[in-house]
Amino acid sequence: YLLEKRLRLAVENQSFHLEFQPQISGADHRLVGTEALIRWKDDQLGHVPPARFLPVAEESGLMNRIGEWVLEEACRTAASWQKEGLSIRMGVNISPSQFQRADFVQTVSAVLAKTGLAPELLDLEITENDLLYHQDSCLHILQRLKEIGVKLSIDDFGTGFSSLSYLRQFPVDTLKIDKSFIKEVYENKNDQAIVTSIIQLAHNMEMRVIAEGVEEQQSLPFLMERNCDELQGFYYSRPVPPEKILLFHKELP
Ligand code: G
Ligand code: G
Ligand code: MN
Ligand code: NA
Repeated sequence: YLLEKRLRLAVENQSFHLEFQPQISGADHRLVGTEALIRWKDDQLGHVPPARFLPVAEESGLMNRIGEWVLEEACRTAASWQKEGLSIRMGVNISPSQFQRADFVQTVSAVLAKTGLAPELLDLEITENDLLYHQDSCLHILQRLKEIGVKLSIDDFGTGFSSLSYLRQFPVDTLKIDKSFIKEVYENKNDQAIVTSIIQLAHNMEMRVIAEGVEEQQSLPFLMERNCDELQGFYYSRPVPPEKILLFHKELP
């Protein structure tokens, strides 16, 4: 329970920060977006990874406050980049408990208004399993989010118990191919078949597709030949502090 106690304190003091991982366009290798990822360094516990504290946050009812902080901080950061001439999308992970709240759409609107970020630069990432689990209530929320002009992505695509029928109804802009399919895509025939199919599926449905977890240069030819729209992964960059994103942008060939 020490973790929960420290987490409660961290929420009170807003002692989190964000890192950002670049997303690169496949066609011309430009920086087109980043994904915001929460980080927590506690005075007593040190760095606690999100995979450890987010489940605790979810169980102890702290997730919504953390999620709102992330959303606002990410939008404020993207708006500041926009002012410096770097208009790129900001991906924000949304947890199911956040998404299910009656006031979620209003919260998103309010944060956009407060930070001045253009709605089309905000990209909300929801995992495939979360969408499927709450399928009926999701459709309406997604439609309302589209009305305010934000982008919607399905995160970890391919790992859920997907029936694919939900894709027909959901107004989603982007599929993010789960990193488990990308890791060895340069050599694994099964991964190649799956990734090829996901890219085709996305394009046939007029969605964009992002390959997550690109670690190897050897994977690039495969993904580019199939017109994968965007690439994200350690090969390009680990998640980095915001000032590094501006430098990264200037240094890309
Ligand atoms: O950054 P890292 O690889 O350690 O993230 C581990 C997991 O935590 C990933 O599944 C990621 O989606 C999730 N995560 C990171 N930051 C956030 C956040 O701000 N909100 C939510 N809901 N999940 C996050
Ligand atoms: O679940 P989600 O897709 O939001 O998780 C994003 C997390 O994936 C980030 O926190 C990041 O640390 C991790 N990640 C990003 N790129 C790579 C990569 O190339 N390899 C691996 N193993 N993890 C990655
Ligand atoms: Mn994500
Ligand atoms: Na993912």
